[in-house]
Amino acid sequence: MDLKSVAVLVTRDFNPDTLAELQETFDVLSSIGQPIDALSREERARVRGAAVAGRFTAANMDALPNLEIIAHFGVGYDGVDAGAAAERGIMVTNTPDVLTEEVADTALGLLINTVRELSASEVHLRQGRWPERPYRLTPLTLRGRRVGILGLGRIGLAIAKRVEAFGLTIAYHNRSQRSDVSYEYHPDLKSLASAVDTLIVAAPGGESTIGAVNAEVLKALGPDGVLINIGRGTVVDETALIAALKDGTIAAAGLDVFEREPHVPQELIDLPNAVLLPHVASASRGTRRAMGRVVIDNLTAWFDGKPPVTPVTETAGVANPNA
Ligand code: NAP
Ligand code: 8YV
Repeated sequence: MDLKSVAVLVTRDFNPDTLAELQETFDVLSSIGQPIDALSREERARVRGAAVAGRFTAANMDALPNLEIIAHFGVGYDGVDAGAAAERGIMVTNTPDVLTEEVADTALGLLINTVRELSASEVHLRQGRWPERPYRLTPLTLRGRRVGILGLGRIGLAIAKRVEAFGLTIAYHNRSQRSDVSYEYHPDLKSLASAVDTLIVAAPGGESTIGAVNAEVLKALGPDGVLINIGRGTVVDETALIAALKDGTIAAAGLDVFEREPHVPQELIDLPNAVLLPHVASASRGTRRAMGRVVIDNLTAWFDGKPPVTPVTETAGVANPNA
């Protein structure tokens, strides 16, 4: 197939290199910074593929009557209504594996920063306060920590390997126990939180995890407790977390993801015992380029009549009309 004749809609400027290559390869239409409905009916009818990041709803799909494939930039596709796509015979793909190690690196960086107050101590130096007095001794340490991982999948496992190298113990909670690891399994999240003092969230967003880390789980984590979230903001009840950080129910939190990004509650920003990152876990040039490669490879395979490289589970059975 002449790919240059295939219209692909790009909904967000997720990565400049990827956008440039998409423009070279396909007939690219853009809805960046505007709703899809802002495109004319004729333009919308031409669209056969969509390269998206974040939200993509059933209504968005219905606005594009000839849409065949949604290529999501990111492994977590909780923003895409994959069930609605499957019902409409639309393929959904994501970008697993290529970002796993980068995200795990960031998780460990965030953990160490949170426990040893690296960001705050750098601010102390930059503000010229070191000559007056050294930065305070941190009340928390990584030494002797018992780490629990919520979501021991690709990223969770890469985090576990790093945590092991730091000489810390590991336990985890998934819906299903893994047969390929000997880490202690907890079929219940509260039981995991009770058994550890450091909870790292690497689970996906979506219905099954909304508010999973709630007030009860935070209480079980305890006063030395540290929560790290590089999964999705929706997995943690942010209101309960703010209360727990304020009243000492847990000691500290390191967050890369938030409930309503890019909005971060002022109460969190004001808390000295929270380290906050603007969703940067995969955000190196190389990893973002690799994610973009997967987006393009999925679209190219599809319109060449081949199976997509990384279909999501819900749409794995969707037939390719170009085959
Ligand atoms: P994955 O391999 O699919 O792992 C997900 C893990 O979560 C699995 O072990 C799964 O086990 C577990 N899980 C799923 N639903 C659960 C539930 N309701 N309760 C408990 N455990 C559950 O995915 P991945 O590649 O590791 O990515 C994980 C997530 O990381 C993504 O979905 C995304 O949200 C997030 N992420 C964030 C960034 C960032 O920039 N901060 C970057 C990349 C990824 P079971 O199926 O057995 O429950
Ligand atoms: C990206 C992510 O930052 O892969 C994911 O699930 O959350 C991140 O890698 C995001 O998808 C890009 O918008």
